[in-house]
Amino acid sequence: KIPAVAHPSAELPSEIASNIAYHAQYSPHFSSPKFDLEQAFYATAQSVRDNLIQRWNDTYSHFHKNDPKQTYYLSMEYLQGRALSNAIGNLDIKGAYAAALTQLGHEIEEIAEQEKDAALGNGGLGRLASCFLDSMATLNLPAWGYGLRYRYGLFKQKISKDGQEELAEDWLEKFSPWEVVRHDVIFPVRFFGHVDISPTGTRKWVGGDVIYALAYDVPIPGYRTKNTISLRLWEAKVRAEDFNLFQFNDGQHEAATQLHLKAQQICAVLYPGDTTENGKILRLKQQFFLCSASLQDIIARFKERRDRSGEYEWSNFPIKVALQLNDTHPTLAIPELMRLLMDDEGLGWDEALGVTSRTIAYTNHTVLPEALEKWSQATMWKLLPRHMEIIKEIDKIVHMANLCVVASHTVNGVAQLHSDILKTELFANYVSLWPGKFQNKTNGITPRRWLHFCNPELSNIITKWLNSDAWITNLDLLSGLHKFANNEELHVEWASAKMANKRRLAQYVFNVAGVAIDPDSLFDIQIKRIHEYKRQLLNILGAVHRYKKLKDMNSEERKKVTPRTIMIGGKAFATYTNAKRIVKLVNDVGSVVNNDPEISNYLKVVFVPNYNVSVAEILIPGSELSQHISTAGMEASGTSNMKFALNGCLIVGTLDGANIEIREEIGEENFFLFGAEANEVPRLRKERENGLFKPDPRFEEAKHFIRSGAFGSYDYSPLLDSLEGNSGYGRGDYFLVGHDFPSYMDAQARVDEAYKDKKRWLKMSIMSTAGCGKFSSDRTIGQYAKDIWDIHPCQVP
Ligand code: DL6
Repeated sequence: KIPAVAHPSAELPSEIASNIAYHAQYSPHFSSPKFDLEQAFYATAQSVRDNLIQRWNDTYSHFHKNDPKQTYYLSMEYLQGRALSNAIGNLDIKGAYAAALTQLGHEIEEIAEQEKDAALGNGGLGRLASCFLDSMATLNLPAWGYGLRYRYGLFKQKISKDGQEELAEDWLEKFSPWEVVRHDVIFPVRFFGHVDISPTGTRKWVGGDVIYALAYDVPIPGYRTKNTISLRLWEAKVRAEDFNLFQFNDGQHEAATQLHLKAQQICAVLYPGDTTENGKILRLKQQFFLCSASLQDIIARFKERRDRSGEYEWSNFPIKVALQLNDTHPTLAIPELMRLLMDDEGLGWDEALGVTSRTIAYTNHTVLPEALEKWSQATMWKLLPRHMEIIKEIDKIVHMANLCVVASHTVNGVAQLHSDILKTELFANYVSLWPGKFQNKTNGITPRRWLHFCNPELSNIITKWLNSDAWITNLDLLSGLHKFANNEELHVEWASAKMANKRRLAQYVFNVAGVAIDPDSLFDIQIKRIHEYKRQLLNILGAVHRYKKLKDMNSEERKKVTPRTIMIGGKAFATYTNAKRIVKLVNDVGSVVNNDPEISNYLKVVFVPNYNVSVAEILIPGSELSQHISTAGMEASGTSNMKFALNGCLIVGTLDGANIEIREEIGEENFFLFGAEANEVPRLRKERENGLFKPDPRFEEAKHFIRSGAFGSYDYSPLLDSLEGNSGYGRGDYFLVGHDFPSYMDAQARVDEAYKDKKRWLKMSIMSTAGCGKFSSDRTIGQYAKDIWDIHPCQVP
């Protein structure tokens, strides 16, 4: 009965309902206009997009007219998650959309759950990029993101009796209601070929394959501002003339479509396996595709604006453009910018290098040697011959991080400890050359998605007690909660919000894992990529020991134990065997523990499958304890630690990454600390190698229990041997699980005690939230804008 009317910027529920009805009827994506949940989601999203388009166009025009210096964030990964709730939340029209959908017979929450996560990233680095975009838009900064439009994002994780299986994640199965293809924004990108040298000595890269990059734009709305910026994702295309009709009609179908296939492969998947030579070439192609297309686009915009203002000089490029490289993945932007400036624009070497290095800044996100990209010269010469000439001129080996340090004006780490390690270890040689180049920018998270939207219960309480919702864009105001940390009335409200979130989480766990968990038990969560340095193995060994101890108790003794539900979630890279063994072990331990009638009131161990952004939005609000237990010095920052602490969850953790700063901010009495410190790690490893390490009996017992077959017949010896170094697999416990085990168990015992004292726990929880002001990505991005990019807000009136 609701009229279908196109109301592009509807704000009244009745108009919104008409606009949704309009899309359901006239945006032809399905064969017949039904209004089931799925179709209603697409129609609602299209209606929200209508609402964004005017703001988006206005923002572009405003930037274009005012011509401020603009930042371009180059990242191979964006872990965007769902966009609907975020968009209506940022536009502050959730209430109106909820009312409109009620008129149409739907609940907004159910509609929002229809959306597939856009998972164009692996983990922290990609999610950080997405938080940064949110903050750039909210702070009205002239800034954009560039990335790739992967056909299949991060794989879907299925858990079977054999452990993790990977399935292609088809986020574009139907279509993405958010993206807008820009048919006029298309650039050629060359691969292979050779360098022609003219009689005058100028060089030109020619031949090889030319594949086109076509722009798909995704709107990124700021919170309570008109500013809506773009995430521009490139898709690989070929032109009609590259389709060999003659060959095709001659039956040579594969030969005729060869270039199509090559184009399709470029954006087929996020992070294709790169153990084979073909895999390496594809990964490099992806990186170059992003860099070349983005730079051509940025240069075209620079020229357009310069032509208009008449100040067309290349020395102005760094005054108008800031490029941020998100890790080394987009390093090829350096030689590509050099090539474009020299070979296409005619600049000399020195001038081109000057422009490039004043434009580019680089963020390092890891010190793990295996994650620091190094490419073979042979591969590089083949794929990018002109770039190799340039790289060789700048630096003698193709070590991407070194190239970034040499050719950028600023290098930053992502937490204080990490930035210090960069200066004293990884880049120590460069620090003496350019001491002023190195900075720290401690990561942050957007308080919109990671508290206000995902935890409305707590958000409302905070707003009530602070008497204002200004904290949503000024997170430092959370410190106003300190004075209420002992307030009993607040305690009641705080506890009831947590309980509501725990119940919702328990329901979710039951739905996806089939395990009934008790909301009165302590909810203890570790969610992150599965990696040996993140030490999920320490967690599960602790759980095994807890189980063993419970088994040895009589029923009276058990009654004194704090009941716990341990939840672990995360994906293991497909070829990372030990990480996959850890997933299997967690599942096997869960199957035994959860089905043991004597124990199941006191301990549950759940592997939460297919962890992603949307799952995190359910888990984090319902968490009471979270584990950030990496070997000190190995986790560059971590950002989920910030999300948990912001939601009033206590942390058991090591002095690593941003844990250190979180602990400083919330108070050491509110943090369960354990483990070796970063500066002790080299000595401890040496001692371990020299046979000087004496394992704690509890550690031995836990391993022994697994080896005994208590959790099934799967052979866990390669995994356990790696903690001992007594087999070919072993690395002598490189991650110091054995060393940290006793202090970890002691910290967990302190957790159990603290949880028994509800008042104390609630106070600690409030202190956690109150101390998280520093960890807003608005603060981080504000610092990048001021200290690295030199850009300023440009707000649409
Ligand atoms: O800076 C974002 C994020 C940090 O929070 C994590 O600590 C760090 O591991 C991650 N780094 C990467 C880079 N590759 N590796 N490994 O994902 O960045």
